Amino acid sequence: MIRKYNYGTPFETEAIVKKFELSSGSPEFGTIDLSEGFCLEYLMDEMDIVYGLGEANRGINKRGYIYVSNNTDDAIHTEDKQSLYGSHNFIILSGKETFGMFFDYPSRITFDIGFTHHSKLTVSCEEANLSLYVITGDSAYDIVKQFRSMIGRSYIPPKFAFGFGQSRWGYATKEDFEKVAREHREQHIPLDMIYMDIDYMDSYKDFSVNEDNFPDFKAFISEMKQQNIRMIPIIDAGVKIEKDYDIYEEGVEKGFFCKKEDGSEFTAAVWPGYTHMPDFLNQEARTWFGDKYRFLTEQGVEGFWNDMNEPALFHTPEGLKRAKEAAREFIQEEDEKCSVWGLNSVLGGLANNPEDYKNFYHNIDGQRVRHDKVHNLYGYNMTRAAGEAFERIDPDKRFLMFSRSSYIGMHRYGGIWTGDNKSWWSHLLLNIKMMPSLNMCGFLYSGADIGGFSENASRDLLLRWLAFGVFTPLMRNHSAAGTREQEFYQFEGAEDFRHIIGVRYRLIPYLYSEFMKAALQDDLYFKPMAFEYPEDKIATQIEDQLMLGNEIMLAPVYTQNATGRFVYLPEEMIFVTFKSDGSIEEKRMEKGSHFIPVSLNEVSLFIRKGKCIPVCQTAESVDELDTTKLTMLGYENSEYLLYEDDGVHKDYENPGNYQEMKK
Ligand code: MIG
Repeated sequence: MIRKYNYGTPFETEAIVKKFELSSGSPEFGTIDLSEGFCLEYLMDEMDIVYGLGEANRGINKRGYIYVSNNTDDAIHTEDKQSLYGSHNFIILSGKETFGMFFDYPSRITFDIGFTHHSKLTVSCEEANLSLYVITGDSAYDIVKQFRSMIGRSYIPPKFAFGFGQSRWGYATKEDFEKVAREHREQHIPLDMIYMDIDYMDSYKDFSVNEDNFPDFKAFISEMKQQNIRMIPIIDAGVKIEKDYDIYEEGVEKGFFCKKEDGSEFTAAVWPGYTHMPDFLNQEARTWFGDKYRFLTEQGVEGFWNDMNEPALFHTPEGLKRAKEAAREFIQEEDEKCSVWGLNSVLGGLANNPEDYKNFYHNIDGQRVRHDKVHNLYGYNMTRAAGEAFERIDPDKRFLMFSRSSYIGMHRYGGIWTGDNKSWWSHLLLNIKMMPSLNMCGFLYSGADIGGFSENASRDLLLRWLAFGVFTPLMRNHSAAGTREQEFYQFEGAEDFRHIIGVRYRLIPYLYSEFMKAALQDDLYFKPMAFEYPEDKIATQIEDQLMLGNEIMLAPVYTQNATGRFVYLPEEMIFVTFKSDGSIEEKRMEKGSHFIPVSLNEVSLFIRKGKCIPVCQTAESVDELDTTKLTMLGYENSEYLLYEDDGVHKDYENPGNYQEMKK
């Protein structure tokens, strides 16, 4: 049962696709105080678990901390952080009373989940203009599925996007990319995508290509495709201010950039230097910007990643002016009176300054809306611009699309990657814990930068992370310029990488099938254990094991120097190990706790009692997979419903896509 309540005049975010009648009165859970903005308080029971919030810090159970929805380009995801790149305002209380709440509010909103007071949930925002949806149901899982049916079908990528992708900030020339392709193909490491970071562009201008580095870009894209490798360029939000740059000139002429109060374009520095921000919340501007992707699709590009779309701002001319004044004062001050900390914080505060977000406006259906009031919708609508354009460009074709910033609703147009993590073991664990929450909020096609983006990855970290990445729909090794080079060929022992990535390809028939079923049925691909074993008091607390699809459980190793790990089985299961010699070992294990050995060069998973899964032979790209010869792993006399389609078009509802498999 879903009830909708409106407060004030909610902004239409289009997060929800279903229409609901408004309920009168107050929600049956918690109390609402409208005296200062909006504030909902709910008294939690001692053992209540709180799920949700999608891309957020810390655990699967969100209880015990404060989270703030405020899309932020902050590359340091330490435990103290309250905001990341996305805002996914959906929570589910599970315990004495079980219900879900979605706060459809496009600006900053705070979830104090038993932090200030252990038993108090407080959700508050400055302006009481929002829609609140309250969902009741049989279980947390049931509530999540109801929510998913309200927000519309999750984005479905082309099948090649289930392959492995290699990325690094710093690849610039045709030769750089060819080297990545060659190393993979020569050493027989599967590869489907190479990502192009900002250096492929001419002066960081969107929808441009550096012609010195790519004398014939179209030919380059097609040569790579002949090797079954797709090139996936990045698109940044800000448009460079440069005379004669067509996108800049058109945007100004048509009034499609965000404007300041005085009607002039808002300016901020990002990678290209000073830029203007396209007004993605304006339908016409969205159509205009979306059509620019044609520049690349017409040259054969089939996928993109959208970056810097919180939007990230390095500084504005106004901010810089203030900082320079502070610096001048600093220089003139006597040594004893100089505040180094003071100047530091002025300079450190230049980027993503809240004041700057109050300094520009959107033009939404003729109405002027100040950016900070709809801040969390910006990345969503950039990706929507692309998604709507792909529908026009080729309505029956699937394009790969994922974004850094997001809001619920964007999950219909693209996936996300979880931004600038670090080469830390704790960030591998964070990746594991975040996946089910992302799924609850509709983001199925997602993953983290495998190996970690900043800092230096050790070989064992990369291998363990890849072994978990085998199961994330988006499987991409990405790292920052200046860090230890992180391609597999920078490390010893290519065979270990070949084996682990190879297992991903062996599992694609199953992983793709489960992904598609989850997308088509508004279901989860990754689930917390609690969703499958709600009565099991141990399982409901476990956060480092995940259920994937309907058949398997994962227990990834995320500790350095470990030769395996402890795992809890809520029921009997079959422990499957993909050994480094290519063999597959299956071992039945009783319900209870076990130590499982998992070597650095192995991939393991558990098959649930009475179930089976298909595997195929490995291949070096998705296009080369032979999915006609499948072997079944798991329990004798069990059945599996396999979904398969051509992976290119959108013939999802065809009953012929399903096939009964037997072990
Ligand atoms: O300010 O394009 O999260 O994946 O490599 C950094 C360079 C901008 C941030 C993205 C990262 C990407 C990087 N970008």
